[in-house]
Amino acid sequence: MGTKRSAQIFRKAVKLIPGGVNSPVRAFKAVGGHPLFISKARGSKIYDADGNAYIDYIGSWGPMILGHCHPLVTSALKKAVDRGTSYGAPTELEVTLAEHTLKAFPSMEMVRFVSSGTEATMSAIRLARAYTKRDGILKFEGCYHGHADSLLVKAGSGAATLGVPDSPGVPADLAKHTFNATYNDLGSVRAVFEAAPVGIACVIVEGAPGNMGVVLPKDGFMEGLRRLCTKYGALLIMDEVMSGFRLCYGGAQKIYNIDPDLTCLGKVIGGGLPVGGFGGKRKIMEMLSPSGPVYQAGTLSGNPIAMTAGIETLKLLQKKGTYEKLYKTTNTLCDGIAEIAGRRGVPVHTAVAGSMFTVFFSEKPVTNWPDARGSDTARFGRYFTRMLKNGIYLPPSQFEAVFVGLSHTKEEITKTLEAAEKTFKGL
Ligand code: HOZ
Repeated sequence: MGTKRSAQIFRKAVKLIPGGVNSPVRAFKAVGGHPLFISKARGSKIYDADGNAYIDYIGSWGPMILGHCHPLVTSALKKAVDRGTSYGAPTELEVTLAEHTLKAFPSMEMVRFVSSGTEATMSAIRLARAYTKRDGILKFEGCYHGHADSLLVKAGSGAATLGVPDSPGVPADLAKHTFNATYNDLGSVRAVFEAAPVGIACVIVEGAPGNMGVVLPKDGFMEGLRRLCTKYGALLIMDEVMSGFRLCYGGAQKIYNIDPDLTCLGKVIGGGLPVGGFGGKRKIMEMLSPSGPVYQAGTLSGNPIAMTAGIETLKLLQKKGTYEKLYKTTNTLCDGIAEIAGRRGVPVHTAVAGSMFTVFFSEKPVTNWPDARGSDTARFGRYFTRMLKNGIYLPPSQFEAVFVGLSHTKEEITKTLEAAEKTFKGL
């Protein structure tokens, strides 16, 4: 499987674009080699510039839950393009997507659409600070909520993969308002609240962390967060950018029965186009401009093409049996890899959240960032490279989730497990 053309494009790209990529997670820095430059995708397949086909388990980092180029989404998009690509004025499409969103997430009474998950979390935090008149925010080490300044403190995803969890360029005066606790450890959350009882505006937590790899909340953890937020008068923000329409239609909050004050969405809600959203209780949301004083805006917010992709995707996801199919495919694949690893004597810990999962090269269970960080990343690198050579396109980091979609067929899962069989031999 030659990748000469990708290598050639990459050599040019690094001269023009920092690191040759427009988002760090796309680089192969943690696993070695150069990124593949993609020329097209369809269904569960992605094709690189050399014409190689891969079974895609990144799915654009989550949005492509239906697979690439779903015919109903594509045909709606083609029609939408013919009506104009951006107006900078409201459309009924925004109202329709808002209706779908609020129906799926009963905790949300109002929603504002933006163009990315980063914008959603950044704006939700501004709102929480304004509502509570407090500056402090509490997040979890290894969780990632986009790249707004306040959130790049002990951050996960690419920041963790590339060893820059605390990004230079974030003013110390701002970072001092960001407190970190240990995921799955309510004692560490309580300690932050007690040290700054009136200072914490909000706790922000991923619905199901996927940015240190997939880590599952222990029984009672999410409920405990809700209780502590209520006790200390802080808002609970559930960042469901990844988990929103992935864990189920209604997200992690439906599964764990949590009523957050604010929710952030992204990825699947845009069906492969740039959409983010944040929403929650009316009394909080009405503080947003122009109803209230908290400013937030965007030239392409609620873009008609992006709204169309979101609406069509959500409509398809509501079909009966959709999530059952996703869970079955995901579990077959993840359990299959774990079984092969076990047989080959490679210690792994796996975690599945709906239709995303991570195989940690770890001897012990992974319940938080210190556990995840202890994984054998060199072995992960070998696993990634061998799987890729066998036509399987996985996220190039131990600290990311594998995304399974509705277009992954039984045959493709079998093929992936055959690749794993070869990969784990002597790994
Ligand atoms: N949030 C995505 C998965 N960790 C990464 C998207 C990106 O940073 O490009």
